[in-house]
Amino acid sequence: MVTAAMAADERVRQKPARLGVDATGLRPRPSRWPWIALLSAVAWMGLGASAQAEDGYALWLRYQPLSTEVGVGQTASATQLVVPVETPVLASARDELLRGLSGLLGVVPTLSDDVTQAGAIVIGTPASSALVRGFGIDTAGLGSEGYAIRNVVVDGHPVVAIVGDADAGVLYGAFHFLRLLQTQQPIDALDIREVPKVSLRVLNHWDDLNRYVERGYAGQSIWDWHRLPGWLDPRYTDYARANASIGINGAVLNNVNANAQILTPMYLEKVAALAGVLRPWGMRVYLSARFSAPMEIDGLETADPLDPRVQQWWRDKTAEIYASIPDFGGFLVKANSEGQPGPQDYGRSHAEGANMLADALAPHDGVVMWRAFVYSDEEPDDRHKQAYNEFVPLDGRFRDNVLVQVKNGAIDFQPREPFHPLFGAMPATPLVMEFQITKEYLGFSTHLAYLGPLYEEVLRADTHAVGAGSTVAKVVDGSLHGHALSGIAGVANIGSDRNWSGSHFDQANWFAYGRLAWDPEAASRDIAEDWVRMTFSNDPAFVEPVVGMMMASREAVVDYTGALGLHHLMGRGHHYGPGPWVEGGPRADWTSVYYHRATREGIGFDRTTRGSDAVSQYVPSVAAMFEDVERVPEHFLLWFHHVPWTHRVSSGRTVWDELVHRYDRGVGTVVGMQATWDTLAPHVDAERHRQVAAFLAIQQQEAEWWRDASIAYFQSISGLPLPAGHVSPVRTLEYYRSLEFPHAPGDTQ
Ligand code: BDP
Repeated sequence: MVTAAMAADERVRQKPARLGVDATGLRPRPSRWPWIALLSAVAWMGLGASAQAEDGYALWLRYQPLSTEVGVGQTASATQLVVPVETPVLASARDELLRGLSGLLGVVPTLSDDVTQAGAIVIGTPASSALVRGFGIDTAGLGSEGYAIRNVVVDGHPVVAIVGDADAGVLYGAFHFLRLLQTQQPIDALDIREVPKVSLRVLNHWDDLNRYVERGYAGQSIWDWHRLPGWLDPRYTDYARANASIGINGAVLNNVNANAQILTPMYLEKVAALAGVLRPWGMRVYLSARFSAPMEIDGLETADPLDPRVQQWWRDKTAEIYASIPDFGGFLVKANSEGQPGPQDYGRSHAEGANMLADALAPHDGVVMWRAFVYSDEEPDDRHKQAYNEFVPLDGRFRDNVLVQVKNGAIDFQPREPFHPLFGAMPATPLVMEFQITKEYLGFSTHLAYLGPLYEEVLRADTHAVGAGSTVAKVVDGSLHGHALSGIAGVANIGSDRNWSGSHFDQANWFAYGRLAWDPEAASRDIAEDWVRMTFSNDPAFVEPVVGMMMASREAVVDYTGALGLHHLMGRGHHYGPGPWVEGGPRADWTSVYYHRATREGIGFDRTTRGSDAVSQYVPSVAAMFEDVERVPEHFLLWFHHVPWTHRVSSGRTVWDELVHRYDRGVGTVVGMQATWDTLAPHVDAERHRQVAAFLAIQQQEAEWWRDASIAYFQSISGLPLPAGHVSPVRTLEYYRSLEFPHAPGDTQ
């Protein structure tokens, strides 16, 4: 008997792969356009990209006509999109391909259930399509989200096959294919096979129910709770599309400083409505759960996790959620941290608290993401050490569906921190990496600071937990300790601003987070290049300088806010601008002086064995490196050591002179970015060019403010003269100290 698959098999011939990198470091643009031949379609839309005003709403999914960029007119002819069956997720893939191809090529592809012409694009899974089965692509290892993209020949027609073992894989493959077109990569010899390395790739929205976003700099929350569920803002769909395009598959909708009301029936109905919008784009919703919710919602006398009534309350609540959201992801919990309620209020451990929720979620396949961002109200010990001390003894005591969520560093999302010592130290527990995408400590939304290098630096750090090569990435993706369940979380920088992130360049941080969540070993430079090509232009005269700006930008922020391992020097509360003088108040570890420890003699936090001994939380070989003032990476010198101002660093300068040098260098990088950007006006629409230029001017002023205020302050402590050639701060220290910003955005409410 000839099966459909066998018949299809005979019609299909596969082609080999060919991709590479050229010497400039930018990926090659083919001098000819093989994809034009393949798709046999490109229309001339007339307008040059730079002539069109753009507001940033379209993000990196602009799908502008390729011809306008390359300036070549082509004869238009329709291409074909073959979608064998329609499921909600495949319909999303189809719609996105229709949208993308129409925009990029200037013609609307025809939809078909079979290949009848060259240049067709076939999407689907072997289970749902005989045509796809016939391609003979091994989909078994692709899992529920992986995909393969290949050139195959059907009845003599060259076609592109985008195949997954499940619908979500096809969706991700469709976006990958569109990205290839958007970035002008060759598509005539495709042999792509991608499987995400991390299973839960989520955004954490720190959004309150009144639409205030904690540490948000992009307007109000995008969740219009009051009008939900009746009004489903089309923005929700575009949000889901953007996330799917970079592989993000979940969103925690509400702030970790949670309001229990999100768990009431009225709000759960709204949450279910949002889940319905996100689902066809492969996304699940999660909620931050307030540990005391049983008391606040239903008047229970206690939230003790060992109390049977409390356990029953959570079982009932969880069942109620799953009744309307069958694919609900689970709970994120901030407990016994910064005033939040938690199991320790009842003398119970974090494991007992997490397990109680895990037991309620387990029958529904939900997970608990339990945050390790805890530090005691009373304990005077170095804050750096507290999460480790609290959680390492609990390793092995969490249920299988609990993940412990750990910030990238031990303090709090500073411009640079060493990797958190918990990574590698809890082998029996899956650890979620928590990055911050919103730039609480890196200049809010106005400073251009591409965070890809920050994420990459942490992910590539070697914990040495099971010997050399035990990178943080391997802890996070579960491979180091053999966990099938793995996760990564990014604190979102998304709001109701038209351009989503508050600035055009902050969109790149959302993009980079998603791409690194999919593959924590990816290179941030490549990701930046994709983003620039998709968001602005493929012209190398634009791409090269802008990628260069982005790659240098985070280091500039480190330089002008305090280099060599200085940290936590920002203004109190709102965290806007410099505040190295901050002292006093409710707790020492919310001040700057606690962290920099500057005296007349020296500066830095001694975390060696002679000091707070935080170094001993790292494995011995790493600890020995951090302990040794000669071997500690220079960018962590003052993180781990208190040294005299006269201590010499690798440049031969003293610490004092080097700090001043780096403050200047940081400002200089910003001035350089401005000069570069000014030359790029011909490549960018005027609307976006103007805003970026204005924001760079703000950044320059604020970088100078950081530099001058910091130097004025540290000089008042060190009493040392400024190195030759350095200009004194323009204002007095008293002036900088007197500045107040009672309405700075994003402060805790
Ligand atoms: C800090 C923020 C604070 C958050 C806290 C957290 O300043 O607003 O609530 O982290 O992560 O970065 O819980």
